[in-house]
Amino acid sequence: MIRWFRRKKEDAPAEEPPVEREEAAEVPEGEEEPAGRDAVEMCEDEKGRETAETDAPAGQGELEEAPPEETMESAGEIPEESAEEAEKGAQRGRFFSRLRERLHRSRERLADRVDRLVLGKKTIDADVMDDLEEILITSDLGVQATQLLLERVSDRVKRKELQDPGRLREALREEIARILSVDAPPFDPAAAKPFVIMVIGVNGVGKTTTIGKLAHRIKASGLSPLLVAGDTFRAAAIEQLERWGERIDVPVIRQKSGADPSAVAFDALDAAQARKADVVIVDTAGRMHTKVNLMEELKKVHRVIQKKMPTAPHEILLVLDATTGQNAISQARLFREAMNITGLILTKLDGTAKGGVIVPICHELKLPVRFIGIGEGMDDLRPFDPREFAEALL
Ligand SMILES: Nc1nc2c(ncn2[C@@H]2O[C@H](COP(=O)(O)OP(=O)(O)O)[C@@H](O)[C@H]2O)c(=O)[nH]1
Ligand SMILES: [Mg+2]
Repeated sequence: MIRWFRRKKEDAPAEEPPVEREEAAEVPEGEEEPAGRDAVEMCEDEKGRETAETDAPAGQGELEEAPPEETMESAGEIPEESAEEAEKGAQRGRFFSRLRERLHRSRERLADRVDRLVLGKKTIDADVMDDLEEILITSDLGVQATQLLLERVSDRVKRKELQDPGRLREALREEIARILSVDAPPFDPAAAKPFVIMVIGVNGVGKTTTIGKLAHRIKASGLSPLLVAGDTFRAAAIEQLERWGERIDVPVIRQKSGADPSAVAFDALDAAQARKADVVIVDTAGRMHTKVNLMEELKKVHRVIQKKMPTAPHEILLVLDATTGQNAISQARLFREAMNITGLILTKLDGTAKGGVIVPICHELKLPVRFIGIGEGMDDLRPFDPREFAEALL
């Protein structure tokens, strides 16, 4: 339903009212809970497994409902000669306008407000900078990132590189892209065999869905992935991963619900060797019944993987749900304390105007964003491009 709505909208002219965002953001009430500290206290202990199933999203309905993705980008005729190039360009353009549209409300807040700010102004003076500060802080950019942006803009003004208020937005965009361009080794699943990826994050952020999408990408690149059902807390979570495995035709290593996740990971690495898998992607639990337990469990999985393969895990990806806004920052800090995170994945950018929250996260934690999730379909995961993102935001 939601996808159908969204697809329709993509084909429709841009001026259509932004109803879809509300629709897409329509996640069960409980889903945003894990983000807050309350959820930490609220959840039950290990014995409450069955009841816990109701507040965590299984996502199976969504999997069943989602129509085939192959048709998604195939509209429009492309001339023969440079078909491939043209298609690439067109896809990029379509994706860009979609991302832009999806971040529309941030844009309204940010871009339009910045435009209004500079309207009729002759210079970028202290008053403009004061108003700019307010605009940036009241968007999701946060205090620290705002200060940094203001400093950089002021520097440019002082150096006389930036004088025309009409170019203020462009300058901000460039500086945002700079913050988002965190220096890090590239994401390269061909760098080891098997290349082991641990995917972590609180319940409901989109870990399992992202794993399905990521495995699909990796498979399309010619490598053979293997999925590991390490969220053994709920039977539904294991089944959800299995459904993804079936859907994208990728094997899933699982044990019974309730099994020790580190034992599942251990077995999976054996299986990866036996099957000559190139990439192993480990799903993990995200229940925050006590944050200590979760972190200890993740560390244990990490230890076991490392014992089996000293260079692994090669990537530890933290998944953050963009719709949770500022909560994503506290989650990032929390996981960062416990785990040596190598990259971030920002999900649900199709359902929110809060994508700007990634700016303070990148600034504070200096972690690269590896991918962004823009929907529930298997093709809705994209490599992160700082410039493109900054442009979509502002
Ligand atoms: N709109 C949208 N929904 C998403 C995205 N990623 C995940 N979801 C949905 O978010 C819900 C929770 O996802 P799931 O993968 O089960 O989260 P997990 O608990 O972290 O494994 C499911 O309903 C997913 O379909 C995304 O990029 N966009
Ligand atoms: Mg899951």
